[in-house]
Amino acid sequence: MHKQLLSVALAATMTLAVTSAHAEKWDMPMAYAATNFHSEMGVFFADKVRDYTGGKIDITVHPGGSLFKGGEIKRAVQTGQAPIGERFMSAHANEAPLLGWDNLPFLATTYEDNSKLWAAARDKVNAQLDSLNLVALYTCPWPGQGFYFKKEVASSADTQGVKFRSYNAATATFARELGMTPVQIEAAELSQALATGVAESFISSGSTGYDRKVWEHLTHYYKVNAWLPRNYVIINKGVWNGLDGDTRAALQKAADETGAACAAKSAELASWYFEQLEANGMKVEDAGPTFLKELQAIGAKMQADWLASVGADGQAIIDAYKAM
Ligand code: PCA
Repeated sequence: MHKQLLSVALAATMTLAVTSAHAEKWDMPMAYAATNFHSEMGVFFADKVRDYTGGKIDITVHPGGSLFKGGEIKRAVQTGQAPIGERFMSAHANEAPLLGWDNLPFLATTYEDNSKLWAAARDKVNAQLDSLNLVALYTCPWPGQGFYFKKEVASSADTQGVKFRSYNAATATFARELGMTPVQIEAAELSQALATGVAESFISSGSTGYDRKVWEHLTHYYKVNAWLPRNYVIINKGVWNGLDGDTRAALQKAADETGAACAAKSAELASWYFEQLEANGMKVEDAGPTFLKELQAIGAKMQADWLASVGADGQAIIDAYKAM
């Protein structure tokens, strides 16, 4: 080969080698339906990361628990089986009670208050995640939580013995206080649980009821707006620390923008979901006064229990929030 041509060819090969050494393909497991806004925002994030890193990090989103089931995602990211993933973090409040900060009933019931509470909790939550070998890139709230039933419910007299799908320890406690029998089930398995009678009630947003078409089995949704829990997109700490500064900054920029866009999307969709439940035949109503009073009393007890299990850090979060 002509000498000059050879050097051009060599240079081309070297460029390719350099590019492929720096291009990393990451699988990102997510737990919720592909059409859910959290999952769509995961794709939005992946696009931004590709863009801001100049193609160095190429994330493939796997929604619906298709790569790892919801309950397996945290561990997969902790152990590096997946470098990055999304998890409903309060599902792990049984092992790290602080992570239940966003499930305190009636403490922060609007998007604005929820974001203040997150600002108050953020450093302590991040320290907790650090101890679990995780770094949170962004978090995004679900719409407010209310109760689904297959009958009219006016008070706890109507909830005795009802089989209840919980998504974390706090919701299981809530159910027990109402005389219900909780069983923890991921959103991806919810339709099946309702169809087979394993569950006949649950607490969630309009979003999950819509995704899982729960009108096929249930009839009533009671708006309670008890709390707005959050999903987190988390990255393995070793992976994060192994990135160069520019790449980390690019990821953080993508994450900050996605977190803001995702919260706005959640707020925008909240009442649309209720309209869809109604259009499909469900009764969507505010919880009645007797039921609401009972829920508030249980909520106060749950907050006290959470504070007792978390200790000073929990009180500091609530104090900081109330001072805002
Ligand atoms: N949907 C998720 C968590 C909170 C929500 O609104 C679920 O029910 O699993």
